[in-house]
Amino acid sequence: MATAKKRARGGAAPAQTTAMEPDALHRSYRDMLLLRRFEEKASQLYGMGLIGGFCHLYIGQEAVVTGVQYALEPGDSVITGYRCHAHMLVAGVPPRDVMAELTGRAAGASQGRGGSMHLFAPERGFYGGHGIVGAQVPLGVGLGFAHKYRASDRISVTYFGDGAANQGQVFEAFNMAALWQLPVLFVIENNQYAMGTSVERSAAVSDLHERGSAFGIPGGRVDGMAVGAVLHAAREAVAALRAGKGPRLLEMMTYRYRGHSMSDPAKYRSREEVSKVREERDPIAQAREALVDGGHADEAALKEIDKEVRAVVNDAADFAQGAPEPDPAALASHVVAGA
Ligand SMILES: Cc1ncc(C[n+]2csc(CCOP(=O)(O)OP(=O)(O)O)c2C)c(N)n1
Ligand SMILES: [Mg+2]
Repeated sequence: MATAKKRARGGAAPAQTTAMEPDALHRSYRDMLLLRRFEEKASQLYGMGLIGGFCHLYIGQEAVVTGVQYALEPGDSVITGYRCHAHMLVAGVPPRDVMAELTGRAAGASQGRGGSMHLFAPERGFYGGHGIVGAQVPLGVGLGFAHKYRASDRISVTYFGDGAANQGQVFEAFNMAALWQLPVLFVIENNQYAMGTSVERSAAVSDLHERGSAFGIPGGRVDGMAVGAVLHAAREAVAALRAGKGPRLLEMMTYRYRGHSMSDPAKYRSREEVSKVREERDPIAQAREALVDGGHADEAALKEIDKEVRAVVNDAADFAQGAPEPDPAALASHVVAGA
């Protein structure tokens, strides 16, 4: 059977405002670079056998989490799936704590018990890190319910993938969020694939931003490779949420450069497809270009940022490798509440 309509990969979205204030542009360039270098280092450590279990890299998608985070305020909550390193870092968790968690050390954010897929920092509003595809969505609605129940104007950002968008519990969660007019921003990170299955092969209708329409949830499609476009869309949605207008949905058109996880033979797409997105749509290259073209940074300033970011990442990796593993005697603690 012929496949449904094809789209350009990694950024097919309506033309949107991408302009940013110079300060925010600077910050986004530095933050996105940190996410990328951090994960490149994690990839190296994985190759050296220092990170066990699954490890899903976010490389290519950095603009999504960065732009959305800039629209948030302390007290807002964020939840996502297993591709969560970047969400944890932009929530403000020190890179040392994240790398130590990836390498299973006692100094890690979850004392080395969660690892790559189960990062968690509720004190910074980050509620994980969940391995079951789509399961974070009802939890995110629960976080939104808590904000409304406590009569606060804080909101819940609930991220999930294009594959997760086909899970039944997502629609149950949409219904409740809309019924109770909860302050939930649903963010679909449409990176075009669920493991190796493309959106066109798995979704009867691939306009995922329309998935909430049966519940009256307004949705929009955003160029998720342009941090400015993400920021503008997120700000608008967050303002509606804080004003009590009920849930919103944003479909971020993005792309992951690496495999689904570290063990992915990537037979489902061509190298040319990946290189084309990298060359034409890369979020960090776009920010760099905007900084240089706008006269906000020269090559020397950019080199300085690069140097600083590399130092932070190397420090995190050195710290993690030198940190002790958890004490085997504490294996059973935290398994049940209060233990
Ligand atoms: C309920 C459930 N079914 C299947 C899996 C196996 N699985 C893990 S990730 C994944 C693909 C999800 O893709 P998507 O939602 O697009 O997120 P992405 O990996 O692209 O970020 C699948 C099927 C799982 N973890 N949980
Ligand atoms: Mg996906």
